[in-house]
Amino acid sequence: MSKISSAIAGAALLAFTNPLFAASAAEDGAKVYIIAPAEGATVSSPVTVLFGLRGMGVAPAGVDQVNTGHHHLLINVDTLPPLEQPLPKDAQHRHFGGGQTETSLDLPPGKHSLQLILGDHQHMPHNPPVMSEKITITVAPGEGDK
Ligand SMILES: [Cu+2]
Repeated sequence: MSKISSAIAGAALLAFTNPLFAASAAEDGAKVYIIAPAEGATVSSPVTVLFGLRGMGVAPAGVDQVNTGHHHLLINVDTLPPLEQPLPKDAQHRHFGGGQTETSLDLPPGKHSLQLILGDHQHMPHNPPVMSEKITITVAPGEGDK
């Protein structure tokens, strides 16, 4: 097969295997992390969560710009959603499509896990996915819970 026809075959195969979504490339060494609260911290609700990102930039959802994405906060998610399609959007998978870099969460007392994952303009995790460590925090009972 000539070089040109094999390139065409490759492109056709790629289009065929990935008909709807193609993940945006992640920048080498890009890192997303939770600045606060700290792993293992005991906090009171509402909990302010600060999102950190190194090596890439934050852009609102819908803005297709290379090496950018928006934050998604996974709350008490034990099993990661499929990473080759847009991230689900629900109470446990929060999207910050406005380009926000922090949020305030109302959480009941007890242990909770938090994890960040960057998504591109189509809410797709990058390739490779840019994900934070999962942290566990304890929300202390508030005055109203005693
Ligand atoms: Cu999103």
